[in-house]
Amino acid sequence: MSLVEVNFDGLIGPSHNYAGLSLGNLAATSHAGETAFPRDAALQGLAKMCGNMERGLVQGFFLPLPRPNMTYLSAIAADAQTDRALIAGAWSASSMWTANAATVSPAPDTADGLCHLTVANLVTMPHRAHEWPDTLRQLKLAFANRASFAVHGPVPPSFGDEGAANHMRMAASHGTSGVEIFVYGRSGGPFPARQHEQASRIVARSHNLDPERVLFIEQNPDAIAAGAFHNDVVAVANEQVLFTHELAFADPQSAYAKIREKLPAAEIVEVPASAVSLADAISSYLFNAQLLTLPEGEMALVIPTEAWETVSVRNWLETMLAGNGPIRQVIPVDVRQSMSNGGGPACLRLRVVADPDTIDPRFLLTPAKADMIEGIITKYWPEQIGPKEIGDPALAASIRQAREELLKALDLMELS
Ligand code: SUG
Repeated sequence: MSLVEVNFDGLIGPSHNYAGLSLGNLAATSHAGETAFPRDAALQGLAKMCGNMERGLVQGFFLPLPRPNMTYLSAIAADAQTDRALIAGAWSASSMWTANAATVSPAPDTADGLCHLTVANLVTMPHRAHEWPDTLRQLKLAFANRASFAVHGPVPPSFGDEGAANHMRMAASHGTSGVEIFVYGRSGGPFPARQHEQASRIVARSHNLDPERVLFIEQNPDAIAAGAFHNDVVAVANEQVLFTHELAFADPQSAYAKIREKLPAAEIVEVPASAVSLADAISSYLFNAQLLTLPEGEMALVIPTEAWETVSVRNWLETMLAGNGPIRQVIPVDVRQSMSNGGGPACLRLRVVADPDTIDPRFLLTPAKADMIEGIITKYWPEQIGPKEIGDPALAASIRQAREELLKALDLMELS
């Protein structure tokens, strides 16, 4: 069995829009009410996936969820007078950010040798809290192989769980036993902490992790207050490397010491606030990068173009590349449509270390499938959605049709 990291990106759905629903997510709230371009958004996301596939990495994808969510609209007894934000919540394409789909503990970390996945309840934001039942259906299909995977329902709703966005895994290599790092928050000034400590502890227990190989680390409340609504906005790990902003954790020195104690080979690449301010880190999404091990063994950082265009970040990256650190390449990608809602390259993917042969192949990308998906997006995804169109029945019908066409083409009609 060969274990590799498979990145499952969320195909950006035809209802992508800017409704400003996420308190504490400064990009999303500052773009509220703008016109969104779902077709461009989906093509940008697909191009990012294709780039990684062409680099020789195994690439997976998840389908957009059914939107508008009729089950949710009926549960909230929506009528003509209902608050626009609630209606927009039923239309949100937010499941594109699959880093929030689930927390994943690969087989080498678990006592029963299965790869465990717990769907995230996302309870803090109403527009995201209704994602999990449909996400769970999809996870159960993609990871139906019970000899390899255990897919869990959400932790109880009193405990906020945002999935892999607040979880990092460090290991000598993907396929060996690792240290799982759960990063929880306490509220940061006016903004909520979305990941609760107890939720992280529940996930770690139900994944059968060895308590000696698990860390629970607190997010810096100042980072939350500055707009780091998820830890993956200020830190990312890959194999033995942790790439982090100096102000990501409440007590960074103790966090680093605990990591080094559990993984002596750990390499911590810390970006000081004197080089890149927290504000620049958050607006540029430098850390919301995909830190990837390429087939040749080198590490590359897939960053949003916004990061490359931010002077302090660019200077820091150029100095890093000129040095001798573990990250040898920087690859900027254009995911601007997602970025305007606070979702960078790392938000758009869920990492699953597994043997690709154990995954339902319908969820794995191939060049031919990418061409087919591109054709469907170009033909059926709305070109644009303005704020006044949210709720429009004709638009709802075309969004549904777009998704159905994709499901049919991918032979996934059981998700209809
Ligand atoms: O939950 N934005 C998402 C962005 C999620 C980013 N994910 C990670 N950091 N892993 C969120 O805040 C905005 C939708 C709107 O306002 O219309 C939104 O849901």
